[in-house]
Amino acid sequence: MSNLIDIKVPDIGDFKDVPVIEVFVKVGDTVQAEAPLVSLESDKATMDVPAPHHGVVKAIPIKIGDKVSEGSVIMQFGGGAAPAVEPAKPSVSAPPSPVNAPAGLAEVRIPDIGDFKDVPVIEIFVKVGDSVKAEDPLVSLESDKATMDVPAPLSGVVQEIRVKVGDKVSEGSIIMALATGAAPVAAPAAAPAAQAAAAPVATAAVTGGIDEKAFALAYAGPAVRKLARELGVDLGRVLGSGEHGRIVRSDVEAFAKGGTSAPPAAKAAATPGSAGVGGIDLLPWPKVDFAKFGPIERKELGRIKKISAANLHRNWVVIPHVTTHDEADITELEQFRVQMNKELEKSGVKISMLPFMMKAAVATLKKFPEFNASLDGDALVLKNYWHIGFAADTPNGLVVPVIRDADKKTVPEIAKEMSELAKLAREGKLKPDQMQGGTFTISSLGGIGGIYFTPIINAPEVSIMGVCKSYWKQHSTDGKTSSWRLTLPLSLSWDHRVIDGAAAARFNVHFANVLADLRRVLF
Ligand code: CAO
Repeated sequence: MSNLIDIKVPDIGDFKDVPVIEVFVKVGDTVQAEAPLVSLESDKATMDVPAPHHGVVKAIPIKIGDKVSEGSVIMQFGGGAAPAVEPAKPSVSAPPSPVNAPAGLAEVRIPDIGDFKDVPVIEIFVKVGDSVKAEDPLVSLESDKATMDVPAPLSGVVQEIRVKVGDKVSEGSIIMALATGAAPVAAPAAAPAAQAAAAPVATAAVTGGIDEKAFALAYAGPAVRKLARELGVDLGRVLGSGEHGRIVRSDVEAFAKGGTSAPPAAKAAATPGSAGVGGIDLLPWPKVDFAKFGPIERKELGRIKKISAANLHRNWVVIPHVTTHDEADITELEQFRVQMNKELEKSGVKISMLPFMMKAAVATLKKFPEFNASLDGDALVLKNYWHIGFAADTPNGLVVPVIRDADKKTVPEIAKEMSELAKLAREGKLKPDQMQGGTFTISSLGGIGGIYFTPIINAPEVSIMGVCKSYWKQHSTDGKTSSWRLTLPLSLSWDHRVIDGAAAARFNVHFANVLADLRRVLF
């Protein structure tokens, strides 16, 4: 029987109880020495723990979110005794170095390297006049705990080296000056062109080369950066789905396959210091020590919150949203609803306004098919099915279960299915397929309150109907006489790439008319 070899977290300096943020391998994988196994992230740096030697992964006793320290077993390799090799030191990717670049000259400083101080420079990889690309190692530091390479934060030509081997450096020490970008800098005579060539464009998703500065500032660990280089992916354009927007391996792979890219706004938001509009940079997210101002409590976001946050953020920045408000007179419909609930009392089904809205949505979507569609590149995919999602508030966050084929179901059938799905949602038991395939979403805050809001479109859908609490409103058609009408506020958000304002206004009017008189669904 082959022995199992424990793979442990090596010496990672003063870091303790560091969360595992990514696991790069699975049981059964064969890994080579130095291949990254897991990524750890402290509040100071991201570290990949490499395989100390070749082996086959037999067990992974840790999972994402677990906290590990030096000596924690993260994996077990099979295949005989461990080769007698010195454990690999973790490769540390510190956050991008602070860069100060007046007129194309960037001072490169030692980034945040955790609790390490006065660390000797053991190697300098470049000389004055060398052309470097973002991420190229500039110098190597070695403490008694770990070896760290300090990468170039952006592409450029080395103008000056301000350290020598043996010098001790700490966070903020200036190690060299790089001539960067297009600004004219008096480079040494033999210096090659100031801007290093961008990495080769390897996939359809990558257009226009790599923005080296954005790449350098992207929030990703060393293994993910390496993979991005290999695939020619411009990290600055990739939306991170990891914690706090960190880019994980699967994001890079999806991008390489033509997946999600960060639009300029998202990129700017995700990359502190990246160029903004008209020369005004988006500021980095404020880092505040809240405890300085009063007692605090830290609560990690739950899984659903994290997923919905990432989705909502993407949808908000990618889709040019416009919201059109209107109102529906539901006086008669409410009377009908109350009447039907009395008649159905024994069946146990209770009907709220929402199932009626679903039927009204189907009727309106049939009349305005471009609202029941999705953008696919330059084409609009019009769907000949009507699966209506409804936003459900759960203790764990927002989810959107989907009523499939709402056009084929009666109002009581929809009400019954909705209450079953809402129950599953609250219990956290919804299956992925119960949240997929939606063509339009209704977000109802009617049971809570409010008048209008601006719902965020649930991509790849192109519109969403938000409704709030109905209220009695005095209404006049001639300016002389009036009556009190039960009024439902409507807020339709629509994707302006697909829909224009006139169509949205017509959609709302039709939706409201159907609710005012449900007989219109027959037309
Ligand atoms: N106006 C007035 N009253 C309304 C109403 C409206 N538009 N909509 C619902 N109500 C009433 C219902 O009739 C019910 O009244 P009774 O208790 O007297 O019967 C009460 O409000 C509660 O309704 P409900 O919320 O349980 O039922 P629903 O079918 O309207 O909604 C569900 C179900 C799952 C959608 C809802 O519970 C929910 O989770 N809503 C929140 C959605 C949300 O968070 N949206 C925001 C997304 S954007 O961040």
